Amino acid sequence: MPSIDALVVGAGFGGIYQLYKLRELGLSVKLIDKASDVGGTWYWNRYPGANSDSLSEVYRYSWDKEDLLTYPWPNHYVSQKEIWDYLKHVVKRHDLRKYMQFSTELESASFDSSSSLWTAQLSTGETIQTRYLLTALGTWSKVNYPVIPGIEKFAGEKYHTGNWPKNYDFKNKRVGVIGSGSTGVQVTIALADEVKELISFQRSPQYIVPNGDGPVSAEFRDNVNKNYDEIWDGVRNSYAAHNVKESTIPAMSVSAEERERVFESLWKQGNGFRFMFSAFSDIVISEEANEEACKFIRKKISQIVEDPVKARKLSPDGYYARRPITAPAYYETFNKKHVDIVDLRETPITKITEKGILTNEKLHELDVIVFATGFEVADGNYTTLTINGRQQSLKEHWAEKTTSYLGVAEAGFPNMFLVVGPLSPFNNFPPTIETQVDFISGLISKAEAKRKEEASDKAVLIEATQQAEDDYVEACRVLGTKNLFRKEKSYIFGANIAGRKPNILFWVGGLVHYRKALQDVVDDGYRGFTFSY
Ligand code: NA7
Repeated sequence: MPSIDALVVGAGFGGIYQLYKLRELGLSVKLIDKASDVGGTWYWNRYPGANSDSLSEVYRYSWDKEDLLTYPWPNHYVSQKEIWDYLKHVVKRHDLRKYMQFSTELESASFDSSSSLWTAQLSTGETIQTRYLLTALGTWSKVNYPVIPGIEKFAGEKYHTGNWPKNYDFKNKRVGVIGSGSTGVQVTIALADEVKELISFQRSPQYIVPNGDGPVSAEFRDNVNKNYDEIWDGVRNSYAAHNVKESTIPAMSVSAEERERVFESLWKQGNGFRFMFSAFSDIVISEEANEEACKFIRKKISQIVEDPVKARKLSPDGYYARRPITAPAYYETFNKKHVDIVDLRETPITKITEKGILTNEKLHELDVIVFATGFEVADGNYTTLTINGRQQSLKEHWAEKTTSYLGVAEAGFPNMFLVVGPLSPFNNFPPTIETQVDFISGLISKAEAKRKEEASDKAVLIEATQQAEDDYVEACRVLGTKNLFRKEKSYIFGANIAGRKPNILFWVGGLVHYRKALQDVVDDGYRGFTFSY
């Protein structure tokens, strides 16, 4: 007999909703998280300026309609604190905390074919036997520290944004920020006014669009509330799953003046996803269209940044084909005299010394180094665990490359479900999470119905076939060749990790097509899964 029906690992957006759905199915569930509270990524990423850059009205769950209509959000973007409070509120509202155990890590999990159960070993010394193992470990969760010689010698303070301390004080300090992705940009803007001197150590300049943040008026909120069903419908049936209208007009089909007008109006309105997907239909597909967007943003940089040397360093020359970055007044921040930029392509870091960061040009003396250097995305949290399936460990299963079936299952790992595992859609996450959790819960519901029918204590085993997994991985690979994202080195392909062989880590075919693929699987009797005792 198992100790429980289901073990959920992770108390972020994914784990919380998965727990809720499993309870709805009447299963006994325990949720564990290594943090001391709920939040997942929003528990750890509490660096100054941390916020979601999805619009507030769609950076939340849609499944609790009453809460959706009443829970407040003051601005068009929700901050880390607001998201954290929201998740705590949801947990309280649905009385889920009693199933949760914090400061508890999953150390290993092994499937036992004779009992058809998973045995999980926890950091507290507990051993749990469960029918279902659900890993909601987070996509941007395992922090990536760069490999820089001398890093340990630095005598000042050093922090990774993904593991930010509860208390810090940078007043009158010289701060270096390494990294200029979404996080580096947010933390740079927020710290600029707190510190004595700030230097951004930038390896790749990025195209950064204003976010157009501001207070949400009562009228705006009323309008959202009145149209919420339609808004969610639009989100689920869109490519990027943000509440922005996605264009169907190719960039080069209109005049240069019209392109300029469209880009200008979206720049004023703000939001990176809107800029990338609402302007024209082919910004991330056509090189020519992409270059038009690049030219527009480069022009903005040269107009905003007063010092031409800083402007040159901040100006990207590659494709606008990474996760879009959006923030209030990033380029303006570099007009502050105490904020500077070091272009690591011109002057690479040689090493970190006791006193600061040494480039091949000079030593930048610092009191604090902030590592905004991202994550081992998608599979990072899995590789530190021992997960043993029927015949091999997950590490062995992924020896050649990281795989999954539909982002939620692995062949040879029965009754283990990954909530936004590798090769999940690369979209606004709450709707992506809801899509997957509903699908996983459908699978489990079917298995549980079968178990009850047979009046059996043994688990019905749900397992992805190797063929289905191989076909899905191939579909993801092909999708990855169809747009310009492949031309830029980024975490989408795992290319941010030194020494890692690049391979697609997401489904880049849009949420609408992913949902359709899932629906086809369901309509086909859960094609690609076997159900057995
Ligand atoms: P990202 O987007 O992976 O950005 C990491 C940044 O750190 C990026 O600018 C990297 O430069 C830089 N980086 C990484 N390693 C190094 C080394 N060794 N030297 C210098 N610079 C380095 O992570 P974020 O945390 O900003 O965002 C991740 C997601 O979290 C984001 O997309 C949101 O969805 C939330 P590079 O560009 O690789 O040259």
